[in-house]
Amino acid sequence: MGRLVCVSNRISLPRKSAAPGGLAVGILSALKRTGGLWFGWGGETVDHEPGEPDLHIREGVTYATIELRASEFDNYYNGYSNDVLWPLFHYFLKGMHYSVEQRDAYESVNRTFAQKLVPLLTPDDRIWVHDYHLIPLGRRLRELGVRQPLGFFLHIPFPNIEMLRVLPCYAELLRDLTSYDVVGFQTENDLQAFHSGIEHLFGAEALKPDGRIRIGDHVLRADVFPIGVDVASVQREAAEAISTEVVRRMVDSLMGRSLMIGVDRLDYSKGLVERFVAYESFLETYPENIGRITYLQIAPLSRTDVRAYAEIRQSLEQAAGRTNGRFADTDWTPIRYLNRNFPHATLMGFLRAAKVGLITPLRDGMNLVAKEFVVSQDPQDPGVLILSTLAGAARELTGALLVNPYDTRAVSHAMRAALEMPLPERRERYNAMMQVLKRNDINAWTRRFTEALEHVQGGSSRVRVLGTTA
Ligand code: ADQ
Repeated sequence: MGRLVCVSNRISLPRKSAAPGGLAVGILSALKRTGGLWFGWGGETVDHEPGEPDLHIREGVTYATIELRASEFDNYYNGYSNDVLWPLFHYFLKGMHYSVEQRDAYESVNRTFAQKLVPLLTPDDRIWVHDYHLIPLGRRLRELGVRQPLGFFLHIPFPNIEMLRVLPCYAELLRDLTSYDVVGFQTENDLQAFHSGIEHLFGAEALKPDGRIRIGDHVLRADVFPIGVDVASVQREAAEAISTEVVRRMVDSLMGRSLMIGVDRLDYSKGLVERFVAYESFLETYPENIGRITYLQIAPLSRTDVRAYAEIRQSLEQAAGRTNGRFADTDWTPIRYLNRNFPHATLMGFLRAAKVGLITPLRDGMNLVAKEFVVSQDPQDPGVLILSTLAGAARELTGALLVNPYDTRAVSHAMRAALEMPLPERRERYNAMMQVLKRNDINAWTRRFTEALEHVQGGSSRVRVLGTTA
C-alpha cells in the first residue's frame, strides 16, 4: 500500500493549545493512522516567488508547508474561497461576492500548490485533496503529469445545480471535480446535488447504473463518505477532563443549574443569532426556567477579514447583550458567550458536563461537534442533543431532537423537552446514536476513502481533457 498524501489549504502543525477545525481533526486522524505526508499552506505570505516547501516530521507524519504570494492570498482565501464558494455552497446567495480577480487568484494559487507538490511525490502515492479551496488542484496535477490515484473530499455541502449555476464558472468547477478518480461527499443529498450538475453538463448518460460517472474514457467514483469522530479518544478525553480544574471550576460556577452548551466557529452558517433568539424565546415562554439554566456558547472567531464575519459578530454581541440585559440577575447570567479557543480535551469535558447540546446550523456539511457531544456523554446519565435538520449529521443522529433552526418556537420547545426528558428516554436515544457513531467513526471514514483510492486503476491514463459541453 502506497503512502497517503493529504493536501489542504492550511496545515496545522500539532500544538497543545491549538484548536483545529473539523477538517484538520479529520486529516490528522487519517494520517496518524497510516503515516504519510500532509501538504498545504503554512500561514506565511511573501512578496516574491514562493520558495520550496518546509518539511517537519512529527509522530510519523511529514508536514510540508508552502508560502503563498501576498498579492494573491486575499483574493484566493478571503475572496474566492470564503466570499464566493463558502456562501454559495451553504445556500447563502446574498453573502456571495464574485469577482474575476478573485477567481484568477484562486486558479493561480491552485497552480502553485500543484507545482510545489509534484517534486515531493513518489510513484506509489495516493493523493487525497481536501475541500473547496482546492477544487482545481486535481486537474493541475494531471497537467503536470501526475498519474497517481487522485481523490477529493468536500467537507462542506455541495449545492444543487440550480444554485451552482449562479456561479459564472460553474461548468469549469464541475469539470475540475471530474478530473479526480474519487470524489467524496458528506451526505447523500450532496451526492445527488453533484449528480444534478453532472447530468446538466454531460447528460444523464454520464451517470452509470453502478453509481460511477463516465465522461469520455474517464471513469470516476463519486460517493458518500460521512466523516466521523474518534470515539475512543473523545470518550477518554471527556471522562478525564471532567475532573480537571478548568472544567470543575466551570461546573462549580453553575451553582447547581443545568448547562446548555453550543460550540461552533463563529460563522453565519452555524445559526448562532437564530439560536440566541430561540433561547430568549424559551426564557420568555417557559419563565419557570429563569435562573435555573445557563447557556454557554463557545464561538472562537474565524475568517475575521471577511466582511460578513464582522457583521455576524456584531449581531451576536447585540443578541447576547439583549437577553442578558433582560433576564440576568445579580447572581445569574443567562448566556455566557465566549469568543475563545480551548484545548480539544477541555471542550470535551464541557460537553460532558452539559445537560443539553445545542447544534443548530442553518446549513452544515456534517458538524463534528454534534457527534462529539453525544460521544462525550456519561452513558449512565447522558445529556440530550438538539440538532438542526440542515446539518449533515442529522442523517445519522436520528436520536437527537431534530429541529428546523429557523423555527424559533420549535427550537425553544425542544429546549424544554430536552431539559425535562426522563433518564430512560435519554439513554435509549444515546445508545441508538452511539451504535451509529461507533460503526462510522473517523477510522471507518479514512479506511473507506483510502480503500476507494486503492481501487483506482491506471491513474490518469484514462483521463482526457474534457471538452466544453455547456
Ligand atoms: P467546521 O465548520 O470547522 O468543519 P465542525 O464539524 O463542527 O465544524 O468541526 C469543528 C471541530 O473543531 C470540532 O472537532 C470541534 O471540537 C473543534 N472546535 C471547535 N471549536 C473549538 C474550540 N473553541 N476549541 C477547540 N476546538 C474547537 C468543516 C465543515 C463541517 C464538517 C467538518 C469536517 O464545515 O460541516 O463536519 O469540516 O468534515
